[in-house]
Amino acid sequence: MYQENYPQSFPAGFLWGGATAANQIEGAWNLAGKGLTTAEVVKKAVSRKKMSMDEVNQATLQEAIADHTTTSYPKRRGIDFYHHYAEDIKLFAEMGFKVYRFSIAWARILPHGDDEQPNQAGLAFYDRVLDELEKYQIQPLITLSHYEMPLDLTLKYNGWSDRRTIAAFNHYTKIVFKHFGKRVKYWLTFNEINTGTWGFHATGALDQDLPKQQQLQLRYQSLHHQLVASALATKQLHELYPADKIGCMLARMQTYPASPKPKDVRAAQLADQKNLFFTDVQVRGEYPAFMNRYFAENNLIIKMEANDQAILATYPVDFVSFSYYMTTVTESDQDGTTVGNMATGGRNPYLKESAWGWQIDPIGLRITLNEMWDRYQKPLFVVENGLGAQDKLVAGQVHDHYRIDYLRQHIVQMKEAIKDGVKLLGYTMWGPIDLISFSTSEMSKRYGFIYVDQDDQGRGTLKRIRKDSFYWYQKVIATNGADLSDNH
Ligand code: BGP
Repeated sequence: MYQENYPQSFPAGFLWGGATAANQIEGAWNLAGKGLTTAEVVKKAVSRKKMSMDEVNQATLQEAIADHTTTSYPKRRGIDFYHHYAEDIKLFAEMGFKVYRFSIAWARILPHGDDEQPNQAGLAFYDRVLDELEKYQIQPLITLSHYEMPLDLTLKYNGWSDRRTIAAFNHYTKIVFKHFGKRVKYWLTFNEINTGTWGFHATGALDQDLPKQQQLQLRYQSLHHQLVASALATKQLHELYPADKIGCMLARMQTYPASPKPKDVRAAQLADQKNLFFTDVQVRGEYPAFMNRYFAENNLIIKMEANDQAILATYPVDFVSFSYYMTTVTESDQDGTTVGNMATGGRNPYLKESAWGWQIDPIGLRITLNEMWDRYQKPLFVVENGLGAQDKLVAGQVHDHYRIDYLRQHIVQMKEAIKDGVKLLGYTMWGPIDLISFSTSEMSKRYGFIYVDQDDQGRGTLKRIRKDSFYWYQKVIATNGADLSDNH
């Protein structure tokens, strides 16, 4: 019957799993030839509601370079995945992961960012990770750049603000594709590319001392270079492995108008357009007119070389991925803002928020999936979603039912979106194992199904402990999302 002719649930082969980033888990920051990265010069935030990742300036950078300890720089220690990867992947396998999203640290492969020859020990480490994944038939999904560019490129070129970084990146991606391409089917270029408008963590460019307008100029120019580099990586991959899939990755922050006032609706529309601009370029292959107008009205000049537009047009991505944590509210004359690393909008009185002030909105995920599918008609992949919380370890157990509740509600809405007709490849929740927070560098902001015994000062045994949510996710995967109940 026609009425029943729509998907009823998650498709067979749906890719369930989890996502991490090298700089938040690996540790071993100066082992086996690895170079220093931009993530490893960032200190822990002074308060829960304050982000530390973009506060780096010349003085703090020099201080960090002179400091050869991990004490003040939590991303230098991560959770020591470098030495625990086999144990951790075994636990992922026990949950039934079909996919594991992780990033390759560029500076582990090219310590200075642009070395001619790769660091063999770096390649060997990721080979070992892939060996473990293959053992359990877990599909890798690799992010090529997740907020961890080699620091030497900051010192040499001021990161992505300099066009020469494109060549360095594509030298790195070519090495990685050639070496790992046969074993990896899914790739992502830049993590949350749109957050480059916030600064250093994504652009690797020091701009703290510039006036606002020049800062924005430098950031959008850096992002143009990333967009070109992403398209060139797509070209490289498809030339080497035509069947492999490469996607873009956006921090998707749906925003709602604060009221039905047309001015508010229009303000929200513009905020969303500025968010979607990046995927527009990566999927449709050209700068949208609304951004050209925004650049012109704000005196922002994006310098392009003759070939850039052709490159963007010729090498669009195969799929669209995004992180989803929260939604915001936009008002035409707004001054209130939300906190958290997705801080760009006002508060929504209808939503609850996490202890870090992130507004929890499961239905927003269904809305987002529908809108992204309508806009791009490319397969989607939710590659981050999760709840950062302060877990309590009591008698060797963590009863994290708030996490189960959060994830369950989001998975319910994903299922609804699939029934709406959205083509969804998979779901890699963020931080299946506790790791160092991106925005605050805390250890105590935990996302995992697996507890890691380490505190904010780096003290602890690093022992891995299964939380209640571990068994819940295991059941979710085993039933392909049919049983989401929490019967603990
Ligand atoms: C995303 C980043 C991740 C991750 C996540 C949670 O923006 O891609 O790296 O950490 O947010 O953020 P946080 O760790 O700040 O809670």
